[in-house]
Amino acid sequence: MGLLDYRTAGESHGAAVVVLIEGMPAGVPLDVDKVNAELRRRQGGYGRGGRQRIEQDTLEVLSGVRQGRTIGSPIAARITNRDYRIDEAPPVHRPRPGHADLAGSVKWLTTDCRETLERASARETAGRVAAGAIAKCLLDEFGIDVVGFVVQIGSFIAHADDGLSADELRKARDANEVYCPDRTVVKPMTDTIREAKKNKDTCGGIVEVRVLGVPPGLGSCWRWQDKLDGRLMQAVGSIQAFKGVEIGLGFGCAERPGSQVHDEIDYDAAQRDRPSLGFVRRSNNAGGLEGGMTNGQPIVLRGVMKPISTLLRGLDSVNLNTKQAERSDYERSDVCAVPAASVVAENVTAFEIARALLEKFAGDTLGEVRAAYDYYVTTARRLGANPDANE
Ligand code: EPS
Repeated sequence: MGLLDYRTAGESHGAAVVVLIEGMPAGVPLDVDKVNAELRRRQGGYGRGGRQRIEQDTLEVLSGVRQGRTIGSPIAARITNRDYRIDEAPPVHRPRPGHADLAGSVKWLTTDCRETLERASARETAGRVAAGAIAKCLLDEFGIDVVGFVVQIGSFIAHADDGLSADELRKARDANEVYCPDRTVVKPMTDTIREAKKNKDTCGGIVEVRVLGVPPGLGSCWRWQDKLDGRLMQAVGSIQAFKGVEIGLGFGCAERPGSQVHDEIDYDAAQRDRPSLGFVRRSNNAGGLEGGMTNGQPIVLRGVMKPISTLLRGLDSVNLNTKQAERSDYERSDVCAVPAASVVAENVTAFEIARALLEKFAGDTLGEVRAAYDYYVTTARRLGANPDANE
């Protein structure tokens, strides 16, 4: 694994969510306004609950940056919680099915689920979004664009053309409150969330992330730990409430023969300057990854989020103190956080791409990373006609 890494800390109603990023090269311009715009987007989306009217997530950079640029030292940053009341928050004894409540209480030998739920809460994703948005400042330098959006809520499925640019996708996505680029399904998606709220219920959905402009050769097939598809799946699959991740055609591969799955290869010298290096594919069912490595096609991945486990109507549960049957506890919550989750998926993906980029093009400074990148891309474009290449 490479050196770029991050950690988060913080409880939902603690003092703050904090993030620590190590391994970012020196000289990367850090656009805090862009990071804050991502944090704001994560707080929004149709179906959010009352908490987001309290919080105003903004990034306070504590280290690693001087005069707007990284200096190569660890970057520490804080997002302060306005709803800071962890010591006063009441105990929770009736675990919510689907939440970390029961598993965590049994694990940490307590009957107060709050000990677990404070950290298990999706509030932590503010830290992950901050880390990913900082990583995007590096990706911007290499023309790598990551865009996430909603493709399904309830049974309503969006169609977003493969050929759309990142800007087109962003523009269409940002025009509505469900963060979906297909405006024909925005209303039914919104109605689904409204209906769930009316029924004191919740709803889930599917988010998609596309990475455009990514060079070939990131990741590796040498060791299972280095395979970029597996790493992306962990990054997205570890988002709170996610239950599945697929890349490209994903689970759809099961029902088709190989001749209708694999992306046949052509060569077009006119496209040599693109990330594909001219190796044009007739489809992108592989979602930009073959053998755990990027192949120059856009990366496409999707993740499914289950409905939020805190239901206003409750669910059948057991009081951990009395062992008597009771309805699960209700905590103020969201009805649907799929739009917010699309922001989280986008940013955790961005971080993994940045990590893989720095593994292949390592350097203490942005200039060194750029030199290694330029050497590789120039050499790869001449593959087959070049004494430096490993032919
Ligand atoms: C969450 C419960 C709610 C959500 C929270 C996730 O928090 P609260 O109990 O303070 O209303 O709002 O999500 C966030 C705080 C966030 O910023 O995304 C949970 O139990 O997972």
